Amino acid sequence: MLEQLKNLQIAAKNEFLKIKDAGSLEQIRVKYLGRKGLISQLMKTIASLPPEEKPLIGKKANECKRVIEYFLEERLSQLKQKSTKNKKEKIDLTLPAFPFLTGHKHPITLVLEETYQIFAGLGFEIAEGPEIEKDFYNFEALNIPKDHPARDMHDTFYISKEILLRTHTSPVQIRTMEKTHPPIRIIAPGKVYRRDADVTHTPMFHQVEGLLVDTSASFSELKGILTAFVHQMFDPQTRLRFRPSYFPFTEPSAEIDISCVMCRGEGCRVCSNTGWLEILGAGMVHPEVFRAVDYDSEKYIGFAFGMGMERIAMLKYGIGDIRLFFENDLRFLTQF
Ligand code: 2NL
Repeated sequence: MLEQLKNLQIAAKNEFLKIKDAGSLEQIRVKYLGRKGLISQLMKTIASLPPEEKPLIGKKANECKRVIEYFLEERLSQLKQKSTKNKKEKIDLTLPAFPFLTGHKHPITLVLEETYQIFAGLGFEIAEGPEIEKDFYNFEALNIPKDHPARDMHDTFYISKEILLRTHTSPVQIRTMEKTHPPIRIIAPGKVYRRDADVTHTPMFHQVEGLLVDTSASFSELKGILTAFVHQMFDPQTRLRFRPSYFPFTEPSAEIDISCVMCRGEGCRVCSNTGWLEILGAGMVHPEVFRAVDYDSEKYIGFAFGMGMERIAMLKYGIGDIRLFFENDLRFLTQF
């Protein structure tokens, strides 16, 4: 037994010395010191030795293990030194010196953070929720039943019959209403998913929705909030135009245009010569939505709105193709 231990120690030392890189060193470590390694195997046989031999052999086996651990450490630090030496010799003196390139925030992050700031100033808190949702939270609770034509507009990615990738962040607001009580004053930012891809659509984009529920709330208050947002995000000179529209979850509903940020309403390529850009949808929360979360629509009233942040960023920074946000091309990203 003692002989075996000695041989093991010698074999380990030889193997460690032959190793040229830290990766293979790990293999050898497992071979000798691993849970099922040679040392462990040897230690297991100690149990079957005559009692008077056990203490000495046990002690020697532990010693042997420590010695092999020591070899390993030594070899590892030798290899490390070697590799830093090699690196030093490889310094490329033709590389540019200061300033080093530093990372910075993505344009979508920039507009999201600015949006949080603006709505914080208007008394809104941030609410978040899952991107994988139940049909109930994404559609049913928003007054969009299974056979509703509005489902077609959403180009949904289904995971199963009842599970899907959220097509908007409204489910976050449904969940918030379910677990808290008015007054509610939240924005729900996040990634949303739709089966759609062209110059103005990507299968994933970022949305910010807002929801206010209280014992009193009015359409004029909604107009005030959205006007304050647009004036801070773009220019205080920007004009807003509310057009009647339809969403299953609001009544009445409106789409909101802003005077073109490129030509100030004169008419240009960006606004297709209309002078206006559509950026928001909004309305007073539909009584059916309150019913789904068990709120008394005689007692509470609210408004909600939603917008796509890629569109906001495209207008704010004059970007013509939404796909640029997701290509991670540094020639694009470093401009922000
Ligand atoms: C758009 C339209 C909108 C909402 C989102 C909403 C949420 C709840 C209840 C009622 Cl929980 N409404 N959200 C309302 C109107 C419009 O977004 O064009 N988004 C890009």
